[in-house]
Amino acid sequence: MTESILLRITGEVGQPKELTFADLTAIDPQFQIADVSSQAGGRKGMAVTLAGLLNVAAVKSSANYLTLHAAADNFHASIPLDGVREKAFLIYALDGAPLAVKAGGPCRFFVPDHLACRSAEIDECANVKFVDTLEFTVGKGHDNRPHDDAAHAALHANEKSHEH
Ligand SMILES: Nc1nc2c(c(=O)[nH]1)N[C@H]1C(S)=C(S)[C@@H](COP(=O)(O)O)O[C@H]1N2
Ligand SMILES: [Mo]
Repeated sequence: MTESILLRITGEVGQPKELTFADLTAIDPQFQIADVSSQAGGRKGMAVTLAGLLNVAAVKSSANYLTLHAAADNFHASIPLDGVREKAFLIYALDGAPLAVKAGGPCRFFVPDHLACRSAEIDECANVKFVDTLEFTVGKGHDNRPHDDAAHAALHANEKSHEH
């Protein structure tokens, strides 16, 4: 049986990718963060840097937006690549095993110095959980982050009821 695909990388890339857990762990150590807890507000786990993923998929210089897709709960955020390319990372493992869904797995995007919810394009809401696809585009892609307080509150109430 082949290992399941945890992450797809599509769009403005030289090499579209479908990465398994083994593929993610095989990415060059210079792009791995063994323990994100000091950079990710106490969240635990191992991550691969966005810089490493850009390298693996040979993302084209024309790409200027990154869209994070979570099909699991139909949540999508599209953010300017320049604001995150050197500092964001994707948490994918905990204690040597794939990141569980209850911890935001299979892949959880994180920008260390994100701004407060809905205050900017790169805000806390863009720390997408259950990420399955990274899509690189020229111009902004699909984004359904909540636009107002009521929608944001409703989203969090819904998250709580699902115990994520
Ligand atoms: N897939 C997915 N990712 C998501 C969300 C969501 O509803 N679904 N909510 C976002 C919002 S609005 C915020 S503020 C943060 C909250 O992260 P937390 O659950 O770790 O507090 O996750 C973001 N990532
Ligand atoms: Mo949010």
